[in-house]
Amino acid sequence: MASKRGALIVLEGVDRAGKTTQCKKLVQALQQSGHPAETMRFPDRSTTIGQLISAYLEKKSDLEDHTVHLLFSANRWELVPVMKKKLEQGITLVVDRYAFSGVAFTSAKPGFCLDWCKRPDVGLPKPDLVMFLQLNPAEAALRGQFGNERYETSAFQKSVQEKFEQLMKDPSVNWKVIDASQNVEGVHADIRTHSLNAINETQNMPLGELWK
Ligand code: FDM
Repeated sequence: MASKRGALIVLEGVDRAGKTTQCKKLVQALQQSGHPAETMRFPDRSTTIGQLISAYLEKKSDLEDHTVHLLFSANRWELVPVMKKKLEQGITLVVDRYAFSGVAFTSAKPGFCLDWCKRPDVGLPKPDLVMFLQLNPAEAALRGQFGNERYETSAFQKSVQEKFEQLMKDPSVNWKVIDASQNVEGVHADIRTHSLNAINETQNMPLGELWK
């Protein structure tokens, strides 16, 4: 019998919901319970494409909106061979943002529809679980100011949240909404439970293709 594959687990959510902290805590908890696990994040700013994206986000360069959308997608596709290899080796990947951020952020700009935004990411490895860290704007504001990168304004984040809500209506994706207003340990406990379930349920199932 083929050996068990790792699960592809994605954390999404608006800014300051605690995604990065929770990704790290989840990987530690999985490793401690004997499940090989690694974090990944998108955009991956270390590649040539990632550096173009990073300069754009830091407002050091301007890129046309369709172009940057396609670069974000290309940045995921260039990592697909590595992702598939790790999953086949039984490593669970805990990913900080994925195609859902790609679609939510671009479609929040004027003149973009959800369908066009999804197209370049059709066929990417399909996450076994996508957890959306839900935090209302008032609670997010209590966690401090926005940073200086592109997209870090409350008006834009509100539109992004609405786009995520539309994406979460898609039953072909295994969405779980997590109450991110709890304390760090409470959020972690919810995330860990969902993740262990997903790992157990999907270890003998083939990896799917997103939005196909
Ligand atoms: N972002 C992220 C996009 O616009 N498209 C994408 O495909 C992805 C993955 O980039 F504002 C946006 C979301 C966020 C920024 O910031 C990345 P972090 O702090 O590195 O997550």
